[in-house]
Amino acid sequence: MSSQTKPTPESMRHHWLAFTSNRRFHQSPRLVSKAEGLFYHTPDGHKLYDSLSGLWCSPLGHGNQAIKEAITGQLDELDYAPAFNVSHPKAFELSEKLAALAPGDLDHVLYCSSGSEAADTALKLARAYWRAKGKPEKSKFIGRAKGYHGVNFGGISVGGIGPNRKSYGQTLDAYHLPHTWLAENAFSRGLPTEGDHLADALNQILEVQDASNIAAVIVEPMAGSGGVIIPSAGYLKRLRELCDKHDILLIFDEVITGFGRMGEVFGADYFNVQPDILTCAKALTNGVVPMGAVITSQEIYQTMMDQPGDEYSIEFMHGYTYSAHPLACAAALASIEQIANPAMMEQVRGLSELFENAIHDLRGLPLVEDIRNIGLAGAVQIEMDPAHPLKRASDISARCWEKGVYVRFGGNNLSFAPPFISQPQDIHEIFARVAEAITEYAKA
Ligand code: PXG
Repeated sequence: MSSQTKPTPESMRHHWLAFTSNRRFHQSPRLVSKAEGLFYHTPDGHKLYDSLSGLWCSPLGHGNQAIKEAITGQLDELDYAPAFNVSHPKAFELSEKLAALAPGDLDHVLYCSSGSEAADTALKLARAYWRAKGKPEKSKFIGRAKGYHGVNFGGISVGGIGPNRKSYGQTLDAYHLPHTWLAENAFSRGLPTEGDHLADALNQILEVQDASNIAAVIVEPMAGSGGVIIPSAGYLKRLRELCDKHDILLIFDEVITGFGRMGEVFGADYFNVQPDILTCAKALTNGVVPMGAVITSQEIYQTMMDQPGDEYSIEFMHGYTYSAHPLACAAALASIEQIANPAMMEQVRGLSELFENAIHDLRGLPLVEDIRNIGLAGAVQIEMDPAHPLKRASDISARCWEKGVYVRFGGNNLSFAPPFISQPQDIHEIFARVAEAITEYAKA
């Protein structure tokens, strides 16, 4: 199949699409064959706004010249380096940069190729840390309802989205905090006011499970995939205090919030709360080369390094063929250079105000039951049709596609995370078209 032609029904069967209704896809396949800046192009010449920066991963838009040059330059120099027992200069350069960027003493970086691998790496590290501290019984985890930490077994154990877990049998021992969506916060602009108390649910879990058995609490600073569910201002602080009190590690999954989405480099900076481990992926390379990273505290690193054993023993029995892949490191260095600087964060914060107004202008349209936003992330919650819970958001997204906007839907939410390089006019245009799609759909 060339980039100009549509797939045949036969060729479509061979590609089993990820997290997709393949049967629906076969009826109306959506292909993009080119991307430039804020836009995707289909093989038949349709141009679409990319309203989610790919899957939250391309804040610099598509075809970024500096990233292209970094990758092609790297290809000429070193295409692959063994990840075990050997490394390469860009891996150290990137680690130094990440250590400098990450809050507090999060100074040590382990690499992988995705957010899912980052979550499982972080969970394994938490268990290994407690074992190294002589407390192997601290092995259970606490996640949060509606949380998403990828699709591997660790990630779905702590994840809080039922459909992602239901087909896979036994998971790790994990318990879940309640989610932070509250009806009284509906249509909040930015941080909701209610909900600090929801962190106290940790105490109830500990009453039954006992802190002596718990390795870590893992949460996203704001739940992205769950539908941009934002905690109230004091929630994460309270969670941090409780974790400290009970000697439990706190892991922030910053796969979505990392690298500027909230107008600060990390969600931890935005909320001014320090985790013990931070995971990231996606925007780390602007989505151009797969990469994930786990950034850990001095205490965890040093504990692992100080384990008894001879000098040949491996401190953390974990890693991937593609850990710190040279092309990914090159892409990450070029991306971070452009994203993680005060001018870009200022730009995101400036656009966020306009984005907030534009998304909240959808209030009052039929079927819109909540709108949430923070930084350049937002969700429009669509009233569920009880008979077909997944239908409306999916149908509205299909209409948006016809109107030239790629809109991501998940459950009953439409999610938005436009590229940081958007102009005010682009944000207005995206939401004008989405408003039309919702209005027409509700009438039909
Ligand atoms: N943690 C978080 C917080 C994520 O959002 C992952 C882990 C897993 O990352 P990988 O790279 O293994 O996919 C994610 C991924 C959506 C959407 O529409 C979100 C994700 C992926 C695809 C779609 O919200 N998040």
